[in-house]
Amino acid sequence: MGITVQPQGAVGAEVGGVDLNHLDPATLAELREAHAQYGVLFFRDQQLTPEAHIALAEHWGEININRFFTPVENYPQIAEVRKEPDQQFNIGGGWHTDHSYDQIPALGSLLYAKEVPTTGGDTLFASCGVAFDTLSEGIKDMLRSLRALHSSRHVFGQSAALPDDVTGLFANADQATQDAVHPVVIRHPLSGREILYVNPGFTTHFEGWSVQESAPLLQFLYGHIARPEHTCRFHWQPGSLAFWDNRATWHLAVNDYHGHRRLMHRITVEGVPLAAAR
Ligand SMILES: O=C(O)CCC(=O)C(=O)O
Ligand SMILES: [Fe+2]
Repeated sequence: MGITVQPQGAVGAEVGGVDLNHLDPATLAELREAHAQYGVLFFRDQQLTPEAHIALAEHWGEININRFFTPVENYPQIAEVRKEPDQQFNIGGGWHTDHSYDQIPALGSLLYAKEVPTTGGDTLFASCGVAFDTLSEGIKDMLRSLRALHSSRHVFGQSAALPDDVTGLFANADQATQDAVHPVVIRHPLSGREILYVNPGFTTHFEGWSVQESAPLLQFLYGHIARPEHTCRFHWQPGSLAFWDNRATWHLAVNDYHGHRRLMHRITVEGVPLAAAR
């Protein structure tokens, strides 16, 4: 009895017939391949203790301990992604890819739903590989020659323009000093595909270009990646788990459930240095 893998359009696949508490080597190999191919895998009705969630993540690599999110009590490896009924702000409410400000960006995260609103609170994903493939050859070639700067300062740093009600959600603003330069078109370390690696959350400008000069081209690329045909939408239920690849996808947590609680557990896995497509 194998697993089922149901692609969700340009990005993502829903995986059925699997209990993430019990993965045999053959199933694990199938999941690895599907993750590299589809960019994000969705699972339903999983019963994961914190220990099981950690063990699952460790199949993909070392766990990255998040500097900015509040950890789950007694589990520093697990970050809490929480929005309370009286809060307006949510974490990840704009398109972004996590950790692009790190020299070696994290591979991805395994986000597990503990408590979700009955409607709303979905997460959108976009394929940065399909988005690159659908550009014309002229711009592809130009983009392959560029590198871009990414930073955590304007998001998690002391000068970040965050609303008042995020107090307690983020920590260690003084440690938000990461800047990194990455190729604009990376070669995906597992699939070998060319991927457009810029995002509105953390990319500040192209190397050797000013912020103003970079803005129009970045805006064009952001609009292109976010085209509906490059995205999918995941509706959460308690026990759902999404495991995304930061190198191949963007995500956005839709903030449309004010007055309701949403609580997720997130584990992030370390990645590898990113190489230029060429
Ligand atoms: O809550 C979500 O759906 C995603 C939030 C987010 O951006 C993240 O956990 O990295
Ligand atoms: Fe995120």
